[in-house]
Amino acid sequence: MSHSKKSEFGSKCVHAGVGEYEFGPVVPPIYQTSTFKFESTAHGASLFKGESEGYIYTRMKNPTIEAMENAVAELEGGHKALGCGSGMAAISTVFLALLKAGDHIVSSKAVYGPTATLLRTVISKFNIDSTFVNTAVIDEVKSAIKPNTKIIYVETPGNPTLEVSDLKEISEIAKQAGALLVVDNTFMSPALQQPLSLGVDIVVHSMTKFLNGHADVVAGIIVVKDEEMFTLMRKVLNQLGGVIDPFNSFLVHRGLKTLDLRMQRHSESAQIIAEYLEAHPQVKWVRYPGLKSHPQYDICKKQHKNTGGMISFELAGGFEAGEIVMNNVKFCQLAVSLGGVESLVQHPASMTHLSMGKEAREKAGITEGLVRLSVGIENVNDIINDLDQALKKVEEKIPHKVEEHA
Ligand code: LCS
Repeated sequence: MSHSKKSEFGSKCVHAGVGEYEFGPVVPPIYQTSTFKFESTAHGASLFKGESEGYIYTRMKNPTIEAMENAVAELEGGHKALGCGSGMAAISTVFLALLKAGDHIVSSKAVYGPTATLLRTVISKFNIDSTFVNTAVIDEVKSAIKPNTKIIYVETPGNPTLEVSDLKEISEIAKQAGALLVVDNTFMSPALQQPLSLGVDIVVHSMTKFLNGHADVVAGIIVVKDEEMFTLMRKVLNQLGGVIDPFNSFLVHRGLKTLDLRMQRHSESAQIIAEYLEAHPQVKWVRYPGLKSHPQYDICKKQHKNTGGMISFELAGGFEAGEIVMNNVKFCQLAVSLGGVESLVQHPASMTHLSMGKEAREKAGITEGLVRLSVGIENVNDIINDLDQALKKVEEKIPHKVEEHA
């Protein structure tokens, strides 16, 4: 593969997946083609039989996509990876590849809304049951295991509660249960958390977020540890068809080059903002892996290289106050998604986690007033000034709520 194998992580981000190409470009070319010519019928047949190396059809394999996949696999410390058309395509491919009728899955309660809805409404149709637990509490994971449990699915930190699960401990439970541990590493990225090194079997990402980092691509990826799992996932992904395309792969691969740099900046700014919010009288609580008040602060310290760019908080004035903040930010933008260079703010109960329903949200700790902030890489003062002026609007409109908090 590339010359980056022995380098430090930041150097790997720049070089991983980059090979040698005709004319000597330093960036992998975009092979924007759906299909590849065979030299002869015998050549085509040998490619289909897997007897020779090469490309047939972009849904099966494409050099631009492969370059990006190799890069992500290297950054995650995995064997190989498979690019998908979205994070949801990656997650649904993994479930459909590994589960059969009669199987059971244990999942984090606080997961991206459509992941929970996929399990509850689609995967359940195939007679596959799901149990949702707080995977940050090890005993809850242990007691949810059944003889037919095939997957433990953990999103950590969870979206949007930022609950953090101990992957090493859960991987032990999975091994004992004969189940596979699948982890959604979207919120931290391999720059800050490397699940495969902690005993996790499969990593999935929404690359729409930090991996691409520029809010201009929807994409996902599956990272595996061995050739056997790769062959299975590739077959199922090829059959289900949720593949990524060459141009989006090119953009993600470009985004990866600054991953280490961006994650440092996201973490540095988000830490300052989280401390600012925690000290603000209008704010009831803040959840951020870099705050001592985080319920799993000790796990964060040992499991993450840095504190990350995601903050959740609740205002003393509840949903009404949150609405005022979200409607009055001028620098931060009111939009779903996360992990881009620009700061985004959103309201999970009415947006990303609406599909879960109120009851499931309550059980998962997603309160109606929770506001989620994806801290961008802008100058931190601009973000704080913006939040400050929006919080002043809350004080003007509902001053009594501060007194209640005090
Ligand atoms: N996993 C996590 C942790 C996510 O946050 C998302 C999307 C997905 C998977 C799905 O990825 P996609 O198919 O969108 O690439 N999260 C979103 C969010 O919080 N706001 O908008 C999308």
